[in-house]
Amino acid sequence: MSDIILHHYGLSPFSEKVRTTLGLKGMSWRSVDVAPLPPRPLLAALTGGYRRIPVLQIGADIHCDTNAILPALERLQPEPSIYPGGCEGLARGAAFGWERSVWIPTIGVLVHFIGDALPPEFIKDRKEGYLGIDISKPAMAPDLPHHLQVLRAHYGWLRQALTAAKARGHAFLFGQSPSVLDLACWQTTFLMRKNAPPEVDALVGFHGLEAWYASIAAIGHGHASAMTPEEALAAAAAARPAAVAHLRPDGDPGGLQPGASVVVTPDDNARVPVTGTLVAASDAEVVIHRHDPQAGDLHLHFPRLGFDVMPI
Ligand SMILES: N[C@@H](CCC(=O)N[C@@H](CS)C(=O)NCC(=O)O)C(=O)O
Repeated sequence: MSDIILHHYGLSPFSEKVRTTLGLKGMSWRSVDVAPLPPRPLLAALTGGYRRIPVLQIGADIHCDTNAILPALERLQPEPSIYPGGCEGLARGAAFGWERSVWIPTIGVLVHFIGDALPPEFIKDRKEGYLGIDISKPAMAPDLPHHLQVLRAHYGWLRQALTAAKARGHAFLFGQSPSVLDLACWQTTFLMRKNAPPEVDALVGFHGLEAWYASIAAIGHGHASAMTPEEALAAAAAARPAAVAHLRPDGDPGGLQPGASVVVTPDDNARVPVTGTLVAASDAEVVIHRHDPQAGDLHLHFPRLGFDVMPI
C-alpha cells in the first residue's frame, strides 16, 4: 500500500485533528512539514490550488479538508471507529456546525491574548488569502464580547452532552472512544488552550471539560516519519489514482455526470477554485480528476459539506 502522507504544520489545529485521529487508530504515516504561509508550490501542484492545510496524500489520491481526510482514514483503518455507536450522521453534522460557528470567535479570543505577537505578514496573508477579515488585535477587539458569548454557548452544550454521556458510562460524546464530533470540538479548543494563558478557560466557560480535553490530548499522533515535499511529489508521480470503490458510480445525486468538467470551491474561506473532471460523487464526497505537469494524474477528494461543485 502507498504511504499515508500528511502535509501539515505543527500550529495548525485542523492538522492536529488529523494527527490525533492517526494516533487514535495507531497508524504509521509520513509527515511533510509545510510553511505556515504560502507559497507552497509543491503542495499546490498536488492540490490544483486548494490552499488550506492539512492535506492528506495517499499515492496519487489527494484528500482536501479534514471532512474528507477523516473518512479516508476510517476506510483505511476502521478500528477504533470515529463513529462509535453508529453516530456518523449526527456527529458529522454537529462537527461541521461547531467548526463553522466557533472558528472566528476562537481566533478572536486568541488574538486578545497573543495578538501583539502576530507578524504583520501573517495578518496580511490571513486577510487576503484566507479569512477575508483583519485579525489584528485592534480590528478584532470590538467583537470580543460577542465572540465570548458564542464560545460560552457552545461550551455550554458540549458540557451538557458530556455530562449526559458520562451518566451513561461513556468517556466521550458517543461512547468509549472519541467521535468526529469530539475531535472537532477538541481541535479548536487545542488552538485556544495551547496558545492562551490559563485564564482563558474561565473567560470562555470551559470548566468541567478538562478531563475530556486531557484524554484526547493524551492520544498522541501515531508513528510519524519525515518526508520532504519533493519525495511526496515523486510518490504522486509514481502512483496511479485508486479506483473509487466507496462512492456510487452513476454520478452526483444532484445530476452531475462522471466526465463533466467541474469547479470545486470552498464556500467559506480561501475560496480558490479547483477545476477537474468529475469521477464520482455522493452527498458526502466528490472526487475529481486533474492532470498536473509535475505530479501526473491525480484524484482530488473533497467533502460536499462546505464546498460548491459547479459545472463549467
Ligand atoms: N474546513 C477545513 C479548514 C482548514 C483550515 O482552515 N486550516 C487552516 C490551518 S488550521 C488554514 O488552512 N489556514 C491557512 C493556511 O494555513 O494557509 C478543514 O477541515 O480542513
